[in-house]
Amino acid sequence: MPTLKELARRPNPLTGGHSACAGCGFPQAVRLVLMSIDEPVVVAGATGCMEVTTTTYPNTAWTVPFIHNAFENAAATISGVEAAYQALRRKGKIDREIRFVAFGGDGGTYDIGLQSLSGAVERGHRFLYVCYDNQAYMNTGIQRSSATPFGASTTTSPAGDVVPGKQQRRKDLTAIMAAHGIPYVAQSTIAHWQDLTRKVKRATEVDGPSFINVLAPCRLGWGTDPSQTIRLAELAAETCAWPLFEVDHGQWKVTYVPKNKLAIEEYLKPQERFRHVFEDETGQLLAAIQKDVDEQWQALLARAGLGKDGKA
Ligand SMILES: Cc1ncc(C[n+]2csc(CCOP(=O)(O)OP(=O)(O)O)c2C)c(N)n1
Ligand code: SF4
Repeated sequence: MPTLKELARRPNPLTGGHSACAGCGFPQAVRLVLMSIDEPVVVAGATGCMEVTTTTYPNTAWTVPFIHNAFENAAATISGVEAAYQALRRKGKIDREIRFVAFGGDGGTYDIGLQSLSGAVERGHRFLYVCYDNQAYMNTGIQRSSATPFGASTTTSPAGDVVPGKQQRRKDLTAIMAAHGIPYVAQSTIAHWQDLTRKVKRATEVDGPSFINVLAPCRLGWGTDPSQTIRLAELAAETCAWPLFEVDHGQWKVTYVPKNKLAIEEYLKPQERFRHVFEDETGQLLAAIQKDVDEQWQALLARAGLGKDGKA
């Protein structure tokens, strides 16, 4: 696994000059993922903030081959490219190792692109799909997605007199991908660079499809200070709102168990999208969010064969 110094010396796959907001999470996800791969890569990207802010014609911030896609078909495209590569290898026209990576936001992955992603991994193509999850459709105006957590306010689940933010639980896409029985599935964040780079290395080593879900906070949609992006991703793991784990050939492993699991309010308080939670004097909404996080954390620990305290 590369050290931080080695990573910093590698060519930058996504240069400055893109138009993502200051403090946006996805550029760190893209850089950490691609800088962890030793082989040349071909990248496909679904539309969303990542594509729109990095590829405004006639400019591009990408220094690696990048294929534009519609919202719904990044996985289908990259699986076609991988199939063509395998055919050319069989014919002896290409003899070097190339890795294939698709990126999509949560809207493009949990929702609209899920069918093409499910099909591509079921067919067994060797590629890595990375979801940069900022928990809403940010590019088109912060609409709720199925990745938006319970209680968060978005423009289509606005907290007000009628509803206190989104009323449904976040879809557990990482578990859905694991249910496909593919060789490698993991969850990480942009703050946990060692965890993420190790997982990318493993994902690109396995001979088949792999999937990594990376929490990448959005300072605009979350209503947070740009300087706090990495801290928020850390707090997501410290509170277990976004646990770090992997499923390697069917084996579930929690890759980070906080020594002192923090209360969920530590993570929610700096975020404007949860402001109403702290205006509710009954404390019921905060308690409901805490209960939901705790239930999901306990279910994950059980899946990984760990006790309620996170120990074997
Ligand atoms: C089929 C289809 N529906 C809607 C759109 C409009 N659209 C473009 S980007 C986007 C939101 C993308 O959200 P997400 O995938 O979460 O990425 P983010 O913008 O948050 O990075 C939408 C709704 C589209 N391009 N195609
Ligand atoms: S709106 Fe959010 S996801 Fe989009 S560029 Fe800005 S910070 Fe990044």
